[in-house]
Amino acid sequence: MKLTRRVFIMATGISAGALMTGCAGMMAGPLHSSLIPRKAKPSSPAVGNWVASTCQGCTQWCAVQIFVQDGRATRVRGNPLSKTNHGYCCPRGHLIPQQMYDPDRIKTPMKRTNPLKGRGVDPKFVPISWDEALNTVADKMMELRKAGEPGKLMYMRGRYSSTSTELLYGTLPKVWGTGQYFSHSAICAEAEKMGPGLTQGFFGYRDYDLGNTNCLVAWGCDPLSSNRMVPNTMHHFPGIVKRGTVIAVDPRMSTIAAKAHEWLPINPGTDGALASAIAHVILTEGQWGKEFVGDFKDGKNLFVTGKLVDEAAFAEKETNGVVKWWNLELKDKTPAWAEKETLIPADQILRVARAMGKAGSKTTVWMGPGVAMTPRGTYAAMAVYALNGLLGSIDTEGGVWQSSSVPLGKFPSAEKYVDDVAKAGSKGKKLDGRGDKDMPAMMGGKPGSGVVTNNVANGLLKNPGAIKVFLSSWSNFNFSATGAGRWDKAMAQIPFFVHMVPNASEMTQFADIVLPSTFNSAEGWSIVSNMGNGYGYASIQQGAVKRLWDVKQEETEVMWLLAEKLKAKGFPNLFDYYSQEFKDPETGKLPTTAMEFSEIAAKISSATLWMPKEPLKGDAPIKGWAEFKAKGMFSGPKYTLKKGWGGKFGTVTKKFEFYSETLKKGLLEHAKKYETTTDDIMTVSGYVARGDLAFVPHYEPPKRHGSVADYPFTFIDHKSRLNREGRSANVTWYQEFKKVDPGDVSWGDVVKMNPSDGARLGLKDGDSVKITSMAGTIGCQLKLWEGVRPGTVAKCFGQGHW
Ligand SMILES: Nc1nc2c(c(=O)[nH]1)N[C@H]1C(S)=C(S)[C@@H](COP(=O)(O)OP(=O)(O)OC[C@H]3O[C@@H](n4cnc5c(=O)[nH]c(N)nc54)[C@H](O)[C@@H]3O)O[C@H]1N2
Ligand SMILES: Nc1nc2c(c(=O)[nH]1)N[C@H]1C(S)=C(S)[C@@H](COP(=O)(O)OP(=O)(O)OC[C@H]3O[C@@H](n4cnc5c(=O)[nH]c(N)nc54)[C@H](O)[C@@H]3O)O[C@H]1N2
Ligand code: SF4
Ligand SMILES: [Mo]
Repeated sequence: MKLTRRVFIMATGISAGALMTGCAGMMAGPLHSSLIPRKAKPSSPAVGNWVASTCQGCTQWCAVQIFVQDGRATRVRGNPLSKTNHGYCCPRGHLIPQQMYDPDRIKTPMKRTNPLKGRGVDPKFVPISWDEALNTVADKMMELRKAGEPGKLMYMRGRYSSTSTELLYGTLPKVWGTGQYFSHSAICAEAEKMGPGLTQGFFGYRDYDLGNTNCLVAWGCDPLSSNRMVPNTMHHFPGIVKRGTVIAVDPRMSTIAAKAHEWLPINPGTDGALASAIAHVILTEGQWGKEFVGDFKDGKNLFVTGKLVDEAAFAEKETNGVVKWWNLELKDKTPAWAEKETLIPADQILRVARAMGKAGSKTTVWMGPGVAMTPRGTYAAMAVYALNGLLGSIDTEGGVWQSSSVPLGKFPSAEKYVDDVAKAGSKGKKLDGRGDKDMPAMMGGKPGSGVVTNNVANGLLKNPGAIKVFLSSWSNFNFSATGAGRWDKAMAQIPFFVHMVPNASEMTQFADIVLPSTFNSAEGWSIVSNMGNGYGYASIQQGAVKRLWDVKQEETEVMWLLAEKLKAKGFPNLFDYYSQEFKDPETGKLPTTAMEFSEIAAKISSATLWMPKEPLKGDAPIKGWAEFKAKGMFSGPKYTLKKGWGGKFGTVTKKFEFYSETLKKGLLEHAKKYETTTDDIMTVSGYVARGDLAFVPHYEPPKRHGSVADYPFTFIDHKSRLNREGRSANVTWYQEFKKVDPGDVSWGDVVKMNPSDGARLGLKDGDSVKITSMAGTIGCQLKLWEGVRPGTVAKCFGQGHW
């Protein structure tokens, strides 16, 4: 529609008039008919198209549709084809247009003109062209190659876009020749994966059969607000409340706690104690899942408080070491014992354990970061997750599932473009210290295999000069990593830093070159995959809208353009790989521009779904790229139950391990490397367990920073229902609707404290307060609120940037 401003105002007036008349008409006849201009037509639906894409406001990566009018995104909804989000997106999905059209986005490349770097130091950025920016980056990189030190290039990613990230995270370090590339995963959810990983051999995100569960235990997460599968949880939640029990374990009254039958406001960091006590009750009361765990040979329950049990008396089925676990950890862990640690009344622990036992294999213990993301969180994650094993709710109807996926296309091999310099360069010792004596980092049960993101700052401080050129995208470690002050120091020492982001955050303040990125959900190409509600799926991200500013997608377009510059300066390998290997699966054409490369990469990733070699199970077949772009997604078949039963778990024993042979094998291997004992490894890496206790889920007391005398409160934080990870607080709707988080207020940044603590300190609602920890001080407003237990204060993550 072509409207002048004047006409537009008139049109608005007309529809308002029509609306008023409509209401009045309903109440008392056409009283205001004189207000209706004779020729007014009923307002027509907005003209535009629903374009399929994917939200990345959290790690669920929901398939969505964006309503696009004349190149501009105006509304968002779930993709109606989705079997995971049921055609809905959560409140954060609706923030997509505002976040994309944020007037504070970086609109053009910039370079730093102030050589001084530090917190609070103005970088004095000036705008430059893409050409100048990329030439500068390529020159700095070439200096490294010429000096024979390609390994002094580092790449770190925060969030990323699944398949296309391979073109940056996967191939740049490899073809270039550096071992210094790190993902943000360890400040995200890696600790959590240790729970299912070291018990079940499944180091991944779990799925939950919410449609059939009879007891949902949200433990250290709030799946109505955050964590994963929010739209799916909202979809099934009323049914669960009606037919079963909802239990929330969280020191803070989260959204799910507010609606739960039982809320356990646990003393922070003591989740392992609660889990052990629940396991104790389930065993002593004979409520464990017999079909999964097995039973005593003569049918008599020998799990009696305080008594050791003979291992030979029990015949196990799908599990390993239930009696060892009892003898080593559980036999004395009564609810009365746990009450002292957790501050949860013993009778509530008993009641909750019985409710879980009653629901049996239809219990879902949904374990989240509140349990795991703390020092020693591995054992708490194992202890809480092991309850699923004990109840036999692994891979069952109404229980906890492993993830599902659909097959995605692989990118062509880069092997032949990796020269000898690159091979040598990538061999350097990783700066994150993985595999050091005090850092077993046992992802997959293998020592030294997990990333230790937050230790990169320490590595940089310990090895000044190790990194000369640092590229990073979608990250803000000077804000999102704990002990962020270390990042301030480390970043100030980096000689040349390139940040590829749509908004200038704290970390950007250290940049020498800023490359403005696309906003991934609607401005670039990628194929993203995830699962939920029993379905694995892949979903497209496409440039649904007209870009308003001079931005480029870092993982595809920028990589192409940078590779081109490197070729011109004497390093052709990356560009030759991109330009000679990436054939369009439909036409066989090779890319000639950055945009073509970007789209072809998305086509290669997804061609397995729209031109599969053999018919796929799941959704109706999709015939070609055009149809895939229109539909936007493909879901595989529904999850198969009992997937790991019958000796098919990924552990050393192939069983669900209460006594983790998987962990033992890893720790022994690690100890052997340092010619020492596992006890020594436990000591140097800060755990309290010794001997065999190190191999079973158990309670490790929380590690405290600062003495109780100096720091009398325990501080916890949580995500907002509106947090798009660390990056939506600049959006007006975030601030306007902030009150959707229990205890929080709109247009405010509050710390929540129990009123009894407030009274003791003579503080009242709305007071300006300072929160001080070993890490530093921030200022905000006080909110007195009964939703947080005395002695603990809670604050939302994501507000309070510099
Ligand atoms: N709304 C929203 N959803 C998100 C994201 C987001 O930014 N916003 N991010 C996504 C990402 S990247 C991830 S990794 C996941 C993270 O998963 P989430 O579940 O969103 O994680 P958090 O909010 O960090 O922590 C979960 C809960 O732990 C509680 N908690 C704190 N300390 C303790 C404790 O000692 N014990 C117990 N039992 N609970 C405690 C907090 O009050 C909080 O409710 O969420 C994803 N989903
Ligand atoms: N205290 C506390 N700390 C936490 C958490 C917590 O709950 N509490 N949560 C942790 C978790 S689970 C995570 S995952 C991390 C997240 O932390 P990070 O991995 O550091 O990522 P974000 O802070 O979400 O985003 C960083 C930057 O990415 C840019 N960005 C936004 N959208 C796009 C895009 O489409 N493309 C590109 N290229 N860039 C974009 C923005 O400029 C933003 O500043 O934080 C962790 N840190
Ligand atoms: S924020 Fe997460 S749950 Fe919400 S719509 Fe986006 S991807 Fe889905
Ligand atoms: Mo995360």
